[in-house]
Amino acid sequence: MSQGRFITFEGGEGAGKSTQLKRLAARLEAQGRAVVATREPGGSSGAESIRELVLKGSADRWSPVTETLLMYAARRDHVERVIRPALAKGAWVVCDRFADSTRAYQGAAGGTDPALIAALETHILEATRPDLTLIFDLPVEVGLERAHRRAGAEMRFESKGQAFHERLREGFLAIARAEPGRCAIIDAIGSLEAVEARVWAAVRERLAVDG
Ligand code: Z5A
Repeated sequence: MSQGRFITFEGGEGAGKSTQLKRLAARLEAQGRAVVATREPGGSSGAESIRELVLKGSADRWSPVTETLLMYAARRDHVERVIRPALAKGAWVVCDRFADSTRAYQGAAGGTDPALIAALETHILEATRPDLTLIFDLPVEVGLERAHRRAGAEMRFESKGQAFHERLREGFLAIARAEPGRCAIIDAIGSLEAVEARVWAAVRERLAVDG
């Protein structure tokens, strides 16, 4: 059985990741691949319980360091119980947010020491790293406007203010610049079909997929 592939979707608020993740999962399944679509924080039963804690409440409910530890507690459970078993069975795992969200939200925007985050990546993720990360990029005001239109969303992170979200955008772009082999920047402005075509082009080119 061949090892599966691991694709993560990253970016700021309202970037369209969830919408495009569903489209990519459907496309890969239509080609006959086993696909596991998942998300963070969450994706396993224990991690979904931590999601409840971390996404609800006031903007300052948790400090950035505490958030980092909560994200990594959730991530370890998700990696152990969902991501690694799926990859081992040869499935393609598509995940809405992963470790780069901690680097950008808690690190670049929140001020957590990057050395702590790097140590957690080493010890908690071990060898489980994305084969491809799609970083959705768009102006902060457009993303926040889209996120506010979304029904039923938790608003704890959206409420952190414009300067936080500008640091967040720059944080994601810095990750893409630092790791160009793993990351592809997706221009998130345009129709759903235009963005979908950019996602598909990146997956085809980076992971040698036909179609
Ligand atoms: N977080 C963290 O701090 N640290 C971590 O390590 C991790 C996460 C893993 C998860 O929230 C929160 O956890 C997140 C970061 C933090 N911050 N917040 N909030 P979530 O899962 O509830 O939400 P999200 O991941 O932030 O989703 P989002 O960014 O708000 O949305 P999205 O998935 O990128 O977009 P969408 O839901 O597909 O689309 C949003 C709206 O825009 C929707 O109405 C769409 O119909 C519309 N849309 C989508 N594409 C387009 C285009 N192309 N044009 C126009 N409108 C569009």
